[in-house]
Amino acid sequence: MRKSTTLITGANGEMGRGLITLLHEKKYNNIIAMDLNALDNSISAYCYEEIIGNILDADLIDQLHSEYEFDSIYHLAALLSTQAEFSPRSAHDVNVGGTLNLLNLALEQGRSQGKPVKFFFPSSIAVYGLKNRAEKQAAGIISEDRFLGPVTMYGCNKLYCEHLGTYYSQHYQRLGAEEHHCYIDFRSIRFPGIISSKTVPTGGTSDYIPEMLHAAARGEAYKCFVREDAQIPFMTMPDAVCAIQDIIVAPMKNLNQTVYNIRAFAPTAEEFRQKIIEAFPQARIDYDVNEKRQNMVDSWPADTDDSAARSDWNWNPQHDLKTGMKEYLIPGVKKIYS
Ligand code: AKB
Repeated sequence: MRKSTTLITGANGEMGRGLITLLHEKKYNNIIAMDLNALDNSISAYCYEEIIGNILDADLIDQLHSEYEFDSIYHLAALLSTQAEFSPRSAHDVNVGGTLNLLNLALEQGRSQGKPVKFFFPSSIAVYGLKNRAEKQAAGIISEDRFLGPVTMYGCNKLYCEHLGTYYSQHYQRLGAEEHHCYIDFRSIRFPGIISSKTVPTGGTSDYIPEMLHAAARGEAYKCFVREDAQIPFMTMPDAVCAIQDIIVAPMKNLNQTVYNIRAFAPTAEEFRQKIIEAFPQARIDYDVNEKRQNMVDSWPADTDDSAARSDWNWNPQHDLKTGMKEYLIPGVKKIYS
């Protein structure tokens, strides 16, 4: 009997490190961590195996299928929104082609085990598309079924992969002889901007908030690339990885949808800047707006409605802006830069 394991792609990324740390704290000892790069020392000891490789390598994916039995797959590997705008074709290859490879792996695993493999897919508020600032302001708090017209390659990728996951888990090969509807248990969260005190994101557009915080803690000047009134929803990384675990362990019977919004707070850039200055009075944070990146932020919602997640699987963030700063973000960045 092969050991039942948990596969995490993008394992060395911000979310991957946070999730591996959480699963280690919950005594998981079966993590197969896959990434293009070697794992950071902070998490390598928490993993059963480390796979350095590319999710586009079909031979490697086949080898994973033959060597391991996966009870769950957390597919976190992706190119984020800013990277994706510089390299749309590469973003499609990684974000869509890579996800297709992992869904096929999950399907083959479910077929050989005779039971569904849980598949977590991180989607994003980038799937929403507001035409301009006026529409964004009028739209207010957006639920999962509205304004689904992404205007970034990353948002297009994420929305299509949400549909791919539903197809693979509920409709795969509708004309085939075999019923495939029980091999993948697909579950997805549309994440807002995420702020970690331990790592600084790369390649995202919501990065202005974590970049501002970490620059202040390093004593470095920061030029914010969005306007003072730029507003999208955010959450802290601990809340993000706890949400992943909460949705994965939720009983299927409680889930009325496969894709959920979650968020914790939605400050403007200036509101967050003021919070940083309270903690770092010497912080030098100015605005140098990049209109193209600002337009991407203006196409994303000011805030999202997470009531479905709260009612279906008890989503409940531990950090609002005040407690997130006081209990996690400020102490965390002071510790790593002290
Ligand atoms: C990005 O900025 O690309 C991501 C996101 C909002 O999904 N952090």
